[in-house]
Amino acid sequence: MNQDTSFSIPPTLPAKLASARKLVVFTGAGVSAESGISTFRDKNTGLWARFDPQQLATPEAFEANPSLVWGWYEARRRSIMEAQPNPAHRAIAEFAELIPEVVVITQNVDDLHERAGSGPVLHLHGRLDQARCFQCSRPYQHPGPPSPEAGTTEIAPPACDACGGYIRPGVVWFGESLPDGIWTEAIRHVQDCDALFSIGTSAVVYPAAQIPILALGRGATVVQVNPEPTELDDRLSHNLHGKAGVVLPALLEAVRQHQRQ
Ligand code: BV8
Ligand code: ZN
Repeated sequence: MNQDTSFSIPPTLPAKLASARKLVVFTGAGVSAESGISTFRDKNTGLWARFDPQQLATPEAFEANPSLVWGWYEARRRSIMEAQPNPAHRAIAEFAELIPEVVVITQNVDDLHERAGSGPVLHLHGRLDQARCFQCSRPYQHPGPPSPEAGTTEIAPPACDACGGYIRPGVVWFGESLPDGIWTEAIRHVQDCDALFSIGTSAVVYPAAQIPILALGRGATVVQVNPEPTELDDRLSHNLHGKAGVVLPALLEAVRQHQRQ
């Protein structure tokens, strides 16, 4: 069945969003899926078809095989550089024209929200274009695009100029804490919002997955956008089952129409 036709915008929703003072947009890998970037749980191809991302996205995996993990991230960095923001990213950026304050809180490590014009964007799990030394945390500037072989083979990580340690991706791995201050700032925005979108996330990784529930607990209007049901469906009243690139432009237009009335 084509899931895009299964969603319908509840008639009461545009009015609630049109009068919102502050919107938080919480996103996961699904918002970048239509830009051609693999999600965590779809069947990836190539190097990591044999590995579960949750097995690779850990400090232990990096220490055990730095070239395998660095090669996986270089392949992902290249797919991000080749990708373009999709209609979902653009519609999310345009909500800032309709609602006084819009804050994006993303679990994604790509920069597609920024390239679509959103700001501020809080990256709960870091950014792939920001690398640092695994030993001394000295920031590392990628000298250029990944090598063409990224994605087909293991690539040895560069060495830190200061201590000779391995350079690692600037992302938060499983078992690692979120960047200082980012979680506190994210919670402050969630406590302050009157509407929250949860878009393209399976809502299984913590503490990030708490965010829609915290918003719900405060009485905010919470809208989930996902072609598939998730752990959140039973708790939310607005589940729009469709692709983000289709649902978000439709939602934006419905709110715009309402504001014109
Ligand atoms: C922490 C960055 C504590 C890296 C990511 C046992 C042992 C150890 C830890 C734990 C444990 N049990 C629980 C934990 C905590 C752990 C956790 O939650 N584990 C899970 C697996 C149970 N969490 C952590 O470790 C976190 N840190 O807890 O620290 C601590 C405290 C003090 C001191 C020390 C430590 C850190 C977690 C961060 C991990 N890093 N990413 C990288 O990118 O490689 S997580 C990664 O997966 C994402 O960032 C995201 O957060 C998460 C889930 O992915 P999603 O974004 O939701 O994507 P997914 O593929 O799952 O789903 C996509 C969805 O999109 C689907 O629903 C699909 O239907 C939908 N979709 C598809 N197409 C579309 C679409 N939607 C819309 N439109 C479309 N077109
Ligand atoms: Zn170093």
